[in-house]
Amino acid sequence: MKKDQMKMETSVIHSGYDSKDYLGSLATPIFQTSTFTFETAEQGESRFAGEEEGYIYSRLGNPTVRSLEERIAALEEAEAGLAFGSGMAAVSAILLSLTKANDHVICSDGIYGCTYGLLKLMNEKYNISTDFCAMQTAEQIEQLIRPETACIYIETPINPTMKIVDLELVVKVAKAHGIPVVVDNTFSSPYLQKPIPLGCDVVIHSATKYIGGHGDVIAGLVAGKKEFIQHVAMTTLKDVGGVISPFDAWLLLRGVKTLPVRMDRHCDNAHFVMEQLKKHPFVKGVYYPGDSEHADYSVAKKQMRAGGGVIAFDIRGTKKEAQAVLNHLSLIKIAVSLGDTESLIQHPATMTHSGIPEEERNKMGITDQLIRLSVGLEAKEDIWEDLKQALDQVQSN
Ligand code: LCS
Repeated sequence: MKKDQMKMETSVIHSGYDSKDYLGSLATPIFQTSTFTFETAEQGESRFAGEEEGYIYSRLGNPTVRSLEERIAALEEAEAGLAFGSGMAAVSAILLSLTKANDHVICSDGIYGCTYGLLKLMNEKYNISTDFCAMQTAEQIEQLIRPETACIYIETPINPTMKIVDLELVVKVAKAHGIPVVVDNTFSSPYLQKPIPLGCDVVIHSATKYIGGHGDVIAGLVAGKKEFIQHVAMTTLKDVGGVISPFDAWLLLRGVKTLPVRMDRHCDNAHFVMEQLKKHPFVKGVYYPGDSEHADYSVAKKQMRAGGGVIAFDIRGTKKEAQAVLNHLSLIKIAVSLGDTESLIQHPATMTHSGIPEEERNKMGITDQLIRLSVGLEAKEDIWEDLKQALDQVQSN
């Protein structure tokens, strides 16, 4: 079967690797080596000159890592992929590649706290400014576009508010102005949402989350056009150096094989927990893209296969009471990160998004009452039982 004809459930297992190339090894071998030997000095010269194909040094390329890069490209239906040592290494490599001093970025109305921190740093050091935009209409985006707008940067669903951005709408505006669209697809994974076929230019993942899926690796992935990816590989990856280790690439190659199976269960479990949360008297609002009452449900339905595994909700209470809910849990672990087999809960205002000034945070909808739950793969009844008893206890105190 041709690799580009494989369905996603097949592609997560087979793309980017052929056992025939590696002595029949079913699992991708781990090339745990820093460098590759040349047979002659002249061979070294031609490899560096790009005249002969072959590996040089693992920061410039490694067979295990290459396999992973080909797999993410296949899953995102992109021309090429690239792997990084963390999601933030991927985010910074892309933003630094696309911008120069005095440029301008238009960003979704909320992003992961460290991406916000990076944009702030780029502003302080290089006078690159960012405008945040709800992106609900073409006009809202149009009026922010300037000659120096270098890219539109989107998270959808947005961490942690679970707002949705209409990718087709943004692409239409961006294309008319020749501005590249970058999408952080971490919360959906390629199984639930594929921005490249919708016309977006670059996709980023914190592979630490659903792609790895088991809470045991920090990594980043990028997919996009071949020419751009090669440029990033030879500049902000090679020279800044945020590479992934061959072992971590192997963990992702293993983890991603079960992505569709895991995502189906994450979505089912999250849907169940969302429905229960909506009925609990201590819960004020529930934000889940798979909820037909979600403000952006029609857009979510259009561009996502299902609602994903993350739910945000706010309680009728104070910051202390939100923290108390977390403290009363036993099965659900208090931890940042998401997309793991274990259910994880955190308080964005004081944890993942604490680096964003309070006023900005409140504008984004990250209040002191907001709690983010990454619904794991445990039995949904057990997850809800743990959460319910914590909400009941704090409500009655
Ligand atoms: N993009 C998104 C949407 C993220 O949620 C994160 C991490 C990153 C990029 C950065 O990836 P990393 O370098 O951690 O692999 N988000 C986290 C979170 O919400 N809790 O802990 C980390």
